Amino acid sequence: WGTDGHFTVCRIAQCSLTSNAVWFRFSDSHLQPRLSDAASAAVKKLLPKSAGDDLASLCSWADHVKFRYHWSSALHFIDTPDSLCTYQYDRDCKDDTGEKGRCLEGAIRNYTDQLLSYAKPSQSEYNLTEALLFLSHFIGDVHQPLHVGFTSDKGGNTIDVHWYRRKSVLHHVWDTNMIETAEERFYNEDVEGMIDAIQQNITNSWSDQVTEWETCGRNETTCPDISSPLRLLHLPNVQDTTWKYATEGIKAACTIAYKDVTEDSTLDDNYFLSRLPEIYLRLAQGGVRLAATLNRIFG
Ligand code: DCM
Ligand code: DCM
Ligand code: DCM
Ligand code: ZN
Ligand code: ZN
Repeated sequence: WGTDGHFTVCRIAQCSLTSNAVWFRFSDSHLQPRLSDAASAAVKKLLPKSAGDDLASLCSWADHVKFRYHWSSALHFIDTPDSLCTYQYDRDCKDDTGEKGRCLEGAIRNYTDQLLSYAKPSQSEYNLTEALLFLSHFIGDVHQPLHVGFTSDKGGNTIDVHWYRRKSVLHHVWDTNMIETAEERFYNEDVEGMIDAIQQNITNSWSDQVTEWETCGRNETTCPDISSPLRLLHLPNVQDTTWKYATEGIKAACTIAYKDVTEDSTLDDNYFLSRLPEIYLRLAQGGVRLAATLNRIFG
């Protein structure tokens, strides 16, 4: 995602920070913070002072340090075999030199592990501020379908297209162009308007799916039982959840993002209006799951 996509994911996760207007306009569940008290306190403690307790303001930090931390640029995506439309950690999670674990899922596992040392600070050898900023960014990226795309086109980066009259590449259409066009057309160029609309979808149209987004791991047989309090004993682990998110990503890339696009395609209203719902869904899932992940880490 570009800046606004990451901002949206982190804002949804830390949703107690939504504007006052929203707090008054809607009642009940919409207003409940997604983060537990412990997670909310840990996030505030780890954020640098300059962030003013606002995780969203630093959600693109990982993109800004790609050049300073050169090793980190391979951690923003996963390349899967062309046209297979499946994802496997052992097969696909490596960088272009073949080094294992150097991909989005490896990074999510790694920074989740680092943050688990928050409870025993004397033993922590990590910079947990950076770990939080990386993890929050990468849980966003794994929800951008083309960040779990094909190898030969680098997740749509080598597919030249026109976004309406302007030149772009398919990857950038999904990172940025569609979100910006939505903001211009529907929300007065204001990302907060789009975030409010997505938050409303989460509490209305998607409310019966949200528990499944938060709790289901790879083992889908644990999912139908979400109403049982016992499900809390079956919290998914990071491998299962990340596999699920990445698998959803490559499936959406195949059936929605790459679909009907070829080199030099012109993408306009037809593409925009039919794909935008998937963008909203993925941003919503990213936010809900970032919060659920931080709750699992910090208790
Ligand atoms: N930041 C920090 N400590 C870290 C990582 C980041 O205080 N370990 C802060 C410094 C800046 C902001 O994040 O306020 C953006 O950092 P950068 O200048 O690296 O983009
Ligand atoms: N990694 C990182 N910072 C570290 C160690 C590793 O960003 N201090 C990255 C590169 C690793 C990936 O995360 O290959 C997954 O790490 P691991 O295989 O140790 O879980
Ligand atoms: N990217 C990707 N898959 C790749 C290479 C890059 O998803 N195989 C992502 C990372 C950035 C964007 O595409 O979000 C542009 O990458 P770069 O700046 O490395 O060209
Ligand atoms: Zn991208
Ligand atoms: Zn990224």
